[in-house]
Amino acid sequence: MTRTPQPHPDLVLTEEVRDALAAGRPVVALESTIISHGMPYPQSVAMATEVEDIIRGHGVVPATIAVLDGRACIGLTPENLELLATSKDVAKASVRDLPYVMACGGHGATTVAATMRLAALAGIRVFVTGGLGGVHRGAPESFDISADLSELTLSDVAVVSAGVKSILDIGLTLEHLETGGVPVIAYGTDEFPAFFSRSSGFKAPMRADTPEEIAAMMRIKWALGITGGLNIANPVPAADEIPVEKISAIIDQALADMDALGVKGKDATPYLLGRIVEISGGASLAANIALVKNNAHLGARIAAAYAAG
Ligand code: PSU
Ligand code: MN
Repeated sequence: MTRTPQPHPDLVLTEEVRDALAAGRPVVALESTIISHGMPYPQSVAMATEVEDIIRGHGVVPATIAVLDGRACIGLTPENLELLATSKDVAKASVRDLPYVMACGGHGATTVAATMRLAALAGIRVFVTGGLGGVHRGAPESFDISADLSELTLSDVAVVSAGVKSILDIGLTLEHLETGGVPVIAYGTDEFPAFFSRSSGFKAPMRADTPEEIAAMMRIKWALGITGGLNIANPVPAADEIPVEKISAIIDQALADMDALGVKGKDATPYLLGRIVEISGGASLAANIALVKNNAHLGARIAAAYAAG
């Protein structure tokens, strides 16, 4: 069974990533919106570098993905990471933005959706991030549902995240994933985690306790021809979590500030993330960085288990 298709010819792969994929060695994709629009500088670039190091520490090749000068790049240099973290000319690029950013020859930091699509085109099956987009609170009025959810029904990539934070409607996000046929697997817990907190009040649809179980689900899903991804929800380490009561008040304040300013559309998520960092006095950033690193350990182990199968 061949699980590693040839990378799409329009992609630019680093030699390290190309060699690993050709040899069937494990590779983990990483997104870049989290670097450009998800965290402040310089913590953003430090996080991106540390996460790559964690993945390498497991003997797995990291492939951070972005559009640079109009080219879809799979695997980035330290200079590329610095540019994404500092340049004002980096667009937040979801799937629908890829043709535009690439045709203009611009820079695009890829969201979960765009990163999944490019990872799949490269033949990468595991992707690590912090938080997924989802169904926004108020979506029944605003229709604001992240393209990350539709992409999970289309691209064959397992996405490791820390659950969904309550800037989103967690219940509606889980319903949407169910409709899309996306397995949602909590790691080592029965509860679906809420990003900053281990607890959301929602039971997880599925549970796994080892990377091997997750790799088995990936193999079976795709062998059956059930297209699309899987979402692995890995709770923030207990030592790094922010209690629900504390983060709820902060999120409510950030949502109220967003409404007062009239921020919406693709600016909503970056605004909220930035505002939460401000209101929490940096506590949310520390938790965010810790959970991404924790996800990197798990994602690398899943990629290794999948490649070994
Ligand atoms: N949640 C986070 N950090 C992030 C994002 C979400 O905690 O950086 C980013 C991801 O790139 C995600 C995107 O794919 O925001 C979702 O944006 P939207 O809601 O506009 O689809
Ligand atoms: Mn949106």
